[in-house]
Amino acid sequence: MKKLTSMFLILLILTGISIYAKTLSDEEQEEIISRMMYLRGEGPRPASLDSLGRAICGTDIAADFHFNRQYFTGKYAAEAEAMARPTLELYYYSPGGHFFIHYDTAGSHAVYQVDVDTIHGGPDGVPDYVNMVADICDSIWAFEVEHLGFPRPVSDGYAGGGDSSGLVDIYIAHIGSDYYGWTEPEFQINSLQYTSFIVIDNDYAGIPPYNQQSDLNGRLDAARVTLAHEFFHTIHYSMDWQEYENQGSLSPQARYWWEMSAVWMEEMMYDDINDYYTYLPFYYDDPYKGLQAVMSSIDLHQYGSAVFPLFLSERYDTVLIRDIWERCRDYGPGPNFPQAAHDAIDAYTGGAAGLRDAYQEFAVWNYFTGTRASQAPSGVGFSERAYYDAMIPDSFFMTFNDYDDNIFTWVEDRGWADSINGQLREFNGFPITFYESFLPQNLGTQYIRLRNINLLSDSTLTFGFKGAANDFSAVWDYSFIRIPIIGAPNIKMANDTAFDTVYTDQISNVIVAGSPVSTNYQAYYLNRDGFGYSILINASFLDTTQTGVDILPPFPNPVVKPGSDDSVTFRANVNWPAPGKAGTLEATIFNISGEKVNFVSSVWDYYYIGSGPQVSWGLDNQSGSKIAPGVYLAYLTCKFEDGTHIAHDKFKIAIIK
Ligand SMILES: [Ca+2]
Ligand SMILES: [Ca+2]
Ligand SMILES: [Ca+2]
Ligand SMILES: [Ca+2]
Repeated sequence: MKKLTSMFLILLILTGISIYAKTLSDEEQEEIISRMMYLRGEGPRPASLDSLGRAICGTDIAADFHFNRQYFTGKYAAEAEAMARPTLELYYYSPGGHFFIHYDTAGSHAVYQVDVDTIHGGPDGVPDYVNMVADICDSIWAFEVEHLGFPRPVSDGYAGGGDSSGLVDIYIAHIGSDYYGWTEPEFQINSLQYTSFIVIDNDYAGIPPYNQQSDLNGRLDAARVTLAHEFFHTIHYSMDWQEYENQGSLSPQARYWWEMSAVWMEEMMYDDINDYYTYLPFYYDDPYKGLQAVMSSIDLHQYGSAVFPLFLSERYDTVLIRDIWERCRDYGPGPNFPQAAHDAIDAYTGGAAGLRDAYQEFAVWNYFTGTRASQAPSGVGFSERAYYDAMIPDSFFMTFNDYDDNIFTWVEDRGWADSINGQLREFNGFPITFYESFLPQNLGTQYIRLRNINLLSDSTLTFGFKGAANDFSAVWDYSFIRIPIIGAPNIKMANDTAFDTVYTDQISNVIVAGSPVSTNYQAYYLNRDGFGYSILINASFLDTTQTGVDILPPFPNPVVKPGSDDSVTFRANVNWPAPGKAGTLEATIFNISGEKVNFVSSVWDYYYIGSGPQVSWGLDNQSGSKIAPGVYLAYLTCKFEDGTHIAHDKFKIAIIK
């Protein structure tokens, strides 16, 4: 008996199990188990996963299951016990010799197109789906281990079977349709290393657009991005399995650096598949959220955050991602991402830049996506930005169209202290109020848009920015983007008062991207009582005597002997307060009998005074056929996107043979 007790204690120490075991409520156990059962394709989708915006990787759910295994009780413990590695009948060694592929040819786990067996010189008795998965695994090994230099996954010995030690097991199984696959931890080696195995889907029948592909190769594009992603997770488990943050009960283990770098790996390995585009709205929709934000284990923000490692590899070098992972490992178990990222950038640039500089440039790149992608100055922006539909919504900009005082008075006082860190709430002699709505988290951004600057009567505008943060050495920096683009955007390492001067005859709008950055991961929870920023505009009042737009007569009119390329152009001239405002110019053309002939329109972003939108009508009807000579009526409408002004006018247009 005595001997047994001491063995039990030794076992506890060896396995690292805390003897101060936490307890899980029945509801928590039910939730963790039902998520895992759904992931394994063995149960219905729990209601908590209904809000999942698109299919993702199930690694977080498997981790939640595995690391809570020891705390399950009663029937939950029995259910968990039954959830071992998937049981599949057949196996196949990848030609490269590192992978052991498990699959079925019958039953619910049968692979897609199980009878297709043609490649590699003819039938080999193995479905081509399996041959191709094995080939994909081999090329991923060659890329991630041999080319990029990441360490090979830690050996799991003979776990999973096979004729040699340390084969990486890939299970091709029917899994929950909201998941591409997952990487599941199995045995702890030490405080940094954990063995793991990979499960991927057997047919991707639930994931568009791949499920619309009936040819194997198109279908397997889903397996390509899954394997590039999940194999990288086996490397993460082998380098630093505790590289996660505890962010509270909703997301006990926030693995944001795992997910953003694994999505990045998909793009590095398979540039043409671009599965990551559909994650981007989950980043760009919430620019104030920091890179560390994981609101729940199904929060897709961490996948969209792949744009950060993508920025690092495009702006500096791909090698930075490996360096950050190696530093996360070398700095020890637990979360080190912000410090590791800073040190990697600092080392790569020889001290010329750090996380603050890089993050500010990143905030500028993020502005130039979606319909803003084409405005990016040379050398700025993601290489594929023209294909990113996602962009920061206008609703997240603090937009200012007019400046009726030379200081911005922000929202009402929301309980800020009178002084922050000894700094009075005063800025160049003006009282200030710190702004709080959508206040960015550490490594997040607030975008401010100053419009109509060309209407200021002063020749210069002075812009000031003051940031304050008590905790964790967080520092506010900001970027200053002039539109139209004149030269590269300015990056300001600010924190305290910083000023910019703008020549108002050159610039219509300015975008300011303000971001707090700390290398301390705990800064994600910045103390909101000692954190904020304010800005100051120093320029004189606007001339507001003119109104809106003038619709001008169409040109040419009459149109004499029109050729096939001739057209009539409708125009408007922009007055105050239209510059800097978006709007639409529309023309509806009727014939003399009052029948609608055609409709043309043009959307504009901004114009200066004296310029304006225009749109051409090619003297055709709605089917594109040329219209007969005669008299036509054009009804024109010019309106602002924000609804503040609408102008109408109508013209007769004569087409003469
Ligand atoms: Ca075959
Ligand atoms: Ca194995
Ligand atoms: Ca790509
Ligand atoms: Ca670490």
